[in-house]
Amino acid sequence: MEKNLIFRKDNCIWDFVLLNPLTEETFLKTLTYRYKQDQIYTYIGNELVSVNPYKNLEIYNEQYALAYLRNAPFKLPPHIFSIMSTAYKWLKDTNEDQCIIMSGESGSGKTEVFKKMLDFLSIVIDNQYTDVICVKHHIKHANVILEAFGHAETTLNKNSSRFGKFLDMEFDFKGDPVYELLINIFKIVAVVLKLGNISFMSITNIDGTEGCTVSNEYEVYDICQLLGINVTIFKTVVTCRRVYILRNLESSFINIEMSADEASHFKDCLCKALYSRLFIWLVKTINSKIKSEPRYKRRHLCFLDMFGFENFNKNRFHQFVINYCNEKLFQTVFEANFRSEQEEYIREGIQWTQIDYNGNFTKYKFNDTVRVYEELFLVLDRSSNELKDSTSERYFMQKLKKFNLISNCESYSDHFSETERLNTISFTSFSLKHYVCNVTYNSFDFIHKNSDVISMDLSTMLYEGTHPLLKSLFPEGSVEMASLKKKPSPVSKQIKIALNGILRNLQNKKLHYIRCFKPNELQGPHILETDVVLNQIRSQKIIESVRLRRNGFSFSLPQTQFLNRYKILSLKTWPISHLSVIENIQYLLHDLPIPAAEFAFGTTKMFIRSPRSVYELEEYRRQRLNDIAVIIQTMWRTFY
Ligand code: AD9
Ligand code: MG
Repeated sequence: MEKNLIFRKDNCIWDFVLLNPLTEETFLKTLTYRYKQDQIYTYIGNELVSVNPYKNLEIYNEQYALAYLRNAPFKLPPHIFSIMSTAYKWLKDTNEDQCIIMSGESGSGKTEVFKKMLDFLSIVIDNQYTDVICVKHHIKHANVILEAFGHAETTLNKNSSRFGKFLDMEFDFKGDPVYELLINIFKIVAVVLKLGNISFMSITNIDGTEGCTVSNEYEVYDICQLLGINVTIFKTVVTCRRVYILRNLESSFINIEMSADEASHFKDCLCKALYSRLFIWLVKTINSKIKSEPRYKRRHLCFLDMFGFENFNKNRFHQFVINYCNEKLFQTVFEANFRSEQEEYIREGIQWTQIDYNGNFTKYKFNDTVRVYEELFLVLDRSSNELKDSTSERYFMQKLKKFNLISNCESYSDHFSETERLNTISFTSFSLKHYVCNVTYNSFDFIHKNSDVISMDLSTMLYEGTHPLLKSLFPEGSVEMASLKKKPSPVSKQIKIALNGILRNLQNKKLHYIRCFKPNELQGPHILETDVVLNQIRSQKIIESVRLRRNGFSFSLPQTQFLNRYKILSLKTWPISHLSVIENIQYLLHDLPIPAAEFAFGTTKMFIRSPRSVYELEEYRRQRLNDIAVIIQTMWRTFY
């Protein structure tokens, strides 16, 4: 153990793989026992389970980071730094890109893990280059800005991520990230806040028509000054709708006054458009600033921190989209890996008893839920296109109802059910069966939220403002740029494209999983609510995962690669030309201080059972390389 560091006495297992017997009960008991001793991390083989402590633990400082960097993971208690250190070392030592995936419900601690991982990197990355020091600060600052703009308080989490984060860091061969970053843009935020203060009051015009006016004009002056736009135009745009009319073969525009409610809704659209476009601009700017020139042989270390699954009393479009991402991520990453790992054992001729991933959830099938979602998105996009007035929500629900009736297959009715309200009281809600639980969504604002369309008058007004950012945020407001006047893609489409891009990016990367757990609904320390945790154990398929890790292998490599990588650990001269690769490996295994039972020969690959054996092999290899380097240096000094 590292000197000067006090690791708490830990007389409980570090790895759930060692649980005997393996049941939900023993899992929960061990997790609770460890949690009460502030041992919030436990391994499942090479994965990590993390329970949110809801209090600060003194286990993330520089000493801890360096201890985990310098020691093999199994020598110190389980920790996120150990996962991070492993990924970082693999990045340096192999050609494989690495990705750390945090999963778990809202409030389970994913973003905190992400931030602590960044802390680890900023401690261990070589400090001798000034560029690298700048980069560390830039990454941290970028994260602070994104959090400030993209997090909000919800009933599930006081600092809930409202955006998914996929950080892809490129490293050169020295293990240093190659980034640069610029920041800044608070006037627009001030405008969004001030817009929130604006209220409208109804008026009756001389001709008897209804209209409205802004009640707090001083806010309008501030907003117009901040954005550099004309006050009269602003007041007209937010209180009137411009309508195109054709009379006596002549076309013209007329202004129709909005009611106070309509104007207020319109103002909300303006707030949303300003904020969301500013956020997208911010992300794009940060991305472009930290992007390095593509160069051969740079390695990637990625982090995926999504918004967690949400189920409130009222669930809106936001929850619908968040839960889709979780559903798809879970299906694609966890379920697919679970399946493909078992398929690989069978393909490679390893003796294997199939583990049923559906376990307790025989009625639940991931593919079906994602498929239902994709159908729903189609219905939603079509409804948004076909109707744009206040009847569109009703139209959407009618389509859903029809969709439910015509989608007469069992899996659909399992996953998609109308609530009583849909049939009787209102046309505004429906339920979906998710991997965590059933969620009822209120479809009231779905159409509106899905189509990010703002009126042409608004874009033109904003485009013509003098604030330097407005032109890039609202390019469709330019008279010349007619091509940009096409409608933006619906949110559902943007989400699908972004998510598929991330999932594609995960392919060919070594994935490291951190399964985050929320201990209680109260968001406080020292409480572990059995029901709350049990539900997560079930929805995250934890017992099945432990079973897979226990019976399966933590690492595999094609046989030739295995031989080439580890032959340095034997004193023989390689290759022994008359022998096959398998025979060579058998010779090699004799020389290794690791039990032969830890290895299995597939038809084309070598499998290593426990993570500990992999780490030991890697440690031996690192030591051997160091010894060789010392010998070469000594010889060099002696002869020259
Ligand atoms: V969401 O899906 O974005 O809504 P997260 O990201 O899973 O959610 P988050 O990381 O934001 O949860 O954690 C919620 C809160 O728990 C944090 O604001 C901290 O107050 C608290 N937390 C989480 N992890 C830790 C920790 N390791 N140490 C101390 C923690 N507090
Ligand atoms: Mg978060």
